[in-house]
Amino acid sequence: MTESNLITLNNYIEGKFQNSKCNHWIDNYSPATGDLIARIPCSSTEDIDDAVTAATNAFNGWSSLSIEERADWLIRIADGLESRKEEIAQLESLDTGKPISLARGVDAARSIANFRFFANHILDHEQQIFEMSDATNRVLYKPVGIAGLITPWNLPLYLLSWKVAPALLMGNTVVAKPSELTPLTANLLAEVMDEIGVPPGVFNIVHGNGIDAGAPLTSHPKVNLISFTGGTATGREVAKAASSGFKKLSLELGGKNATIIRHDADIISKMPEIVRASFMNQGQVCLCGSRILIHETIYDEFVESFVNTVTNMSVGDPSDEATDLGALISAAHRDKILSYIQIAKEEGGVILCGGGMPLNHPTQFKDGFWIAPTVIDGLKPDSICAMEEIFGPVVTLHPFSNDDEAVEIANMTDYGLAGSIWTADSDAGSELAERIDSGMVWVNCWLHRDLRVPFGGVKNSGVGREGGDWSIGFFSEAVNICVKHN
Ligand code: TXE
Repeated sequence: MTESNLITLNNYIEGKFQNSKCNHWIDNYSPATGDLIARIPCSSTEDIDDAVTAATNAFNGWSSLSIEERADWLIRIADGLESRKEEIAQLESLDTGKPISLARGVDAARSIANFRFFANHILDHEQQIFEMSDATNRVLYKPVGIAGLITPWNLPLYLLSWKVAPALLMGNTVVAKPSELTPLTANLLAEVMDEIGVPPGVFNIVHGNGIDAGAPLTSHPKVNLISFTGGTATGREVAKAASSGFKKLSLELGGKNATIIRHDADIISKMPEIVRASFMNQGQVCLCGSRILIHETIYDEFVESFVNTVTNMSVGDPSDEATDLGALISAAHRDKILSYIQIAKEEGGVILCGGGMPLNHPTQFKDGFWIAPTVIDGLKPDSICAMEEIFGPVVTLHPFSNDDEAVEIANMTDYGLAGSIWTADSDAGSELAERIDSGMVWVNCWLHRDLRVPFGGVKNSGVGREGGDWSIGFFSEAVNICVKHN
C-alpha cells in the first residue's frame, strides 16, 4: 500500500475526530498480505482522561432521555450501519484476514442486529412491581455512569456493538478502546454516530494498545463499569485494575471447548457443522470446539470423514466469495500457534493434516499470516495442546468409551465457556449437557444464537453474563423504591 492510500484514523472524543495528544502512531497490517494498511493513534492516559471527561459532561443529558428515546437512537445507529453494510464487511475482511462471506454473513449482519435487538428487547422488559400487604416495591433500572468497553480482534464490530448497544440504551455514556489490531470498523461506527448526530461525548473511541490506553481506562476513577472481551491473562489484569474502584465488571474470556460425538451421532449429515464449529474464523472464536471427543466405536470412521472434509476446505483469498478460511490475525499469533503444533509433535501427536502454511498458497499471500487447518491425533486429553487455549485452526482428537468419560475429559481444563454434543438422542444429549462445566452447551448445533439468552463462561472463561435481560441488568443499577400504603 502506498503512502497515499494508507488509512489514517483518529480518536473520536466529544464528537470530534482528533489525534492522540502524544502524536505517536501504531501501524496496522493486512493479515492476508502482511502489507501496512493503516495507522492509528497510540493513545495514552491523557486521551483517556479527555474521553472520560467528555463522557462525564454528556452523561446528564443522555441519561435524562426516556428509554424509548434512547431505543430510537439505537435504531438510527442500526440504520446508519445498514446503509454501510458492505463497507463494514470489506473493512472487517481487510483488517482481520477473514473470508468476505463470513464478514458479510456474521460480522456485518450481527453488528447491525445487535443495535436493533436491544432497541426492541427493552420493549418486552416489563416493569417489576412487588406488592406487600402494606407497601408496593417498584424496581428502577438506572444508568451506571461511564462505561469503559474493551474489545478484541476476532469479531471487532460484532463484539463492540454487543456492548455499545445495551450500554447506551440503559443511559450510560461510553469510552471504547477497540483492539489495536482491528481498528477500522470501530472508526466506521464513530463515523455513523457522527453522521446521525449522536450528542457529543455520548460515544467516544480511543485507539491504542492495551498497556497505554486500555489499562488507564480500566483504572480510571470516574469509569463506573468495565466490559471486557479478550484473553484470560489480560482479563486477570483488567479485574485487578477494576476491583479497587468497585467498578461493575463483566469479563468474557477464552475457552477450550469440547465437541462431543456420541456413538449414535449422524456424522454424515452433521459433518459440515462440526467442521464449522472447529474452524470458523480460522478457529479464532472463543466458542470454537478445539477438542473433539469421539466415541471409540465410531472413532476411525469419524476421523476419516472429518479429515477428508477439512482438507477439502478452501483456504486463501479472503475477498473470494468461495473461500472458507482466511489468514490469522498477526505474525505473533501465527508463531504462537506454530509453537503449539511443535509442542504437540514433541508430546507424541500425529498431524493428520495441516501443520504449516497452506499447500500451493498464492504468492500474493506469501508474506501474510497463514496456517492450514490442522488436525492432531494421538495426544492424551491432559496434554498441553489439549488443555491450553490455542485460538487458531488447530483441533485435537480424543476417543472416549462412555458418557462419564466424555464428561471427565470435557471438564478437565481450567476453561468453561462452551461446548457441543452431537447425538441422535436429543434427550440424552440434553442431560449430558447439564454435566458439562461451561456457560453454554449446544446439542446438535453450534453457535445457534438467540440474543435473549445468557452468554458467558465459568472457571477461567469469565465473570458475569451478557445477553438479553442479563445485559440490561449489567449495564444498569437496579434500584428498589418501596412505598408504604397510606
Ligand atoms: O488479546 P488481549 P490478545 C485469547 C486468545 C489469544 C489471547 C491473547 O487465546 O491468543 O487471548 O490475545 C486490550 N488493560 N483471546 O493478546 O491482549 C487489547 O488492547 C486493558 C480470546 O490479542 O486480551 C485489546 O483491546 N486492556 C478472546 C483487548 O484488551 C488491555 C479474543 C484484548 O486483547 C490490556 C481475543 C490491559 N492491561 C483473544 N492489555 C475471546 N474471548 O474471544 C490488552 N488490552
